[in-house]
Amino acid sequence: DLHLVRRALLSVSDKTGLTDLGKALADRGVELLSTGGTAKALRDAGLAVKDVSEVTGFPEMMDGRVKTLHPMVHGGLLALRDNDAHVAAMQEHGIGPIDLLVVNLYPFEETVAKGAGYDECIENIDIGGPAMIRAAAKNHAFVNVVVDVEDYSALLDQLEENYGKTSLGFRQWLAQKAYARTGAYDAAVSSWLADALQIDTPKRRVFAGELKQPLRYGENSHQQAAFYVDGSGRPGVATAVQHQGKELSYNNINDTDAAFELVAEFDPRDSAACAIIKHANPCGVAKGATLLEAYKAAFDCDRTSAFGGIVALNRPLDAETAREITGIFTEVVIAPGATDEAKEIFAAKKNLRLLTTEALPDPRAGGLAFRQVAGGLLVQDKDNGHVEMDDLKVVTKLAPTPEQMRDLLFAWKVAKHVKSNAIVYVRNEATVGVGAGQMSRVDSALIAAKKAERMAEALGLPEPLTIGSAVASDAFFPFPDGLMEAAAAGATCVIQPGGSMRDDEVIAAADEAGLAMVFTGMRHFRH
Ligand code: 93A
Repeated sequence: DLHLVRRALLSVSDKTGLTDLGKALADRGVELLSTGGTAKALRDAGLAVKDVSEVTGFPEMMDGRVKTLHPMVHGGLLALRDNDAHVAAMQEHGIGPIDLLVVNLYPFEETVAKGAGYDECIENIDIGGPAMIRAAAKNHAFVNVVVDVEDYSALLDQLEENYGKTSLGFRQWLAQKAYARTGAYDAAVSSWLADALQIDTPKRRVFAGELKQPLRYGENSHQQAAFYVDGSGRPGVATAVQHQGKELSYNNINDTDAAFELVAEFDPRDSAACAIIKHANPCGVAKGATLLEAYKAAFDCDRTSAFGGIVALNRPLDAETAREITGIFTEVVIAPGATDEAKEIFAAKKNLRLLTTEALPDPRAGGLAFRQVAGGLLVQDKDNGHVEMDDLKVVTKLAPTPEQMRDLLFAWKVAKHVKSNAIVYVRNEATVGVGAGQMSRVDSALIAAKKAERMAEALGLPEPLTIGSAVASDAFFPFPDGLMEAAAAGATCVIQPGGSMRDDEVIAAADEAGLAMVFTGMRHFRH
């Protein structure tokens, strides 16, 4: 299954490493064919190249839209070299076999990511490139197809090892990667169109990503894992820059995303905010006049859990906050930027990873969320729902005061990012107790209150901070019991979706306990 490489077609947008590759191939006696810009680059490097237009007998036309779409090219890629009829057809039409295709596509994803307009994006949809890649990959019995600059050296090693030939195994390996590339490319085009035309039904979406980095392992060390980017270029952990520290793990990335998406709920123009995450749930979230204040308040919610946590900030990291964060062991800090001084402070902490982005993720953005089930995928819109003050309905005799209202809305935003059943106690726009992931809402209310009691002891406070707090529940209270636990913990106002069969009973219980309660009419399950 070794096959000699005699003739190569090179057509690349990203010309990195091109001339070195061209030289190495020419040195092996490989004939080079090429399209306009690629041919020029090779010629400028002093290499002999034949223009594809010479091979096809047609000029590149229509702004390059039609350059390689021709039987002289596709016949050369697709012909089975061991099939008499195919060989006869090649001879009859003067088609020369192409043994190696090197293509990288028009940079569609990058064009979208830089915010280009509709027409420019359309013009950057490569047609001829994917057509050739798919043809060459189909015919991997004879043809090599390289779609990634990173694979040039593997190709040259292979040719070196096999005296100018490649093995079937190598060509199969290339073909699999080639289809991954064209699949991801078309998925990116379709997703972009869906966004541009505001087609937001999950029924019309395709999904594919491009490998960003292989991960050492998955959630556990016996699971392999990798990190993909979706090509949208949206700000977030997938497009963040890592400044220091060891490689991120699967769990780090998952938790960092949870932290950053949560903190992005708080507009940095209004106030600073900080979220500390452990195992994808917040163990402290707070607003503050400064990042330092916000971090300290978030930390004080649950100092025990914050150890080894992930910290997300909604403003660029400054020096004083950086200094404070280094007070305990923290895995990752993510922020929309960092000052040089802050970076210097972190540089001394070798194990701490600092990630920065150009902007915060947009919590109102659309997009899809996936979950795998045995034999299938569940797809839904991302939960980008939100409520404003005007959406709230006061259902109790008592109405919340303005301060209570502020804390209720804060608690509600946090509850959206807590695994169900979520109960979140808040005072002064800082969480003081978070109950997450329990099978019973009553238990979530109890656990959050218990944690607040423990923190009060640790901080030497006279009473738990849940006393006089606002409480949020991500879904309705099916019975009054959960609500009563929150009241027992000292909550004085409640925010919840409402909509239970027993709303009347729950409202009556709230009135009796002297609570103010509002309904959002929207639920934020997160399972
Ligand atoms: O506009 S195209 O879709 N039409 C084609 O026939 C075609 N053939 C190759 N784009 C086409 N290509 C792409 O041109 C390649 O995929 C590559 O990205 C680019 C290389 O063009 P040049 O050699 O002129 O820089």
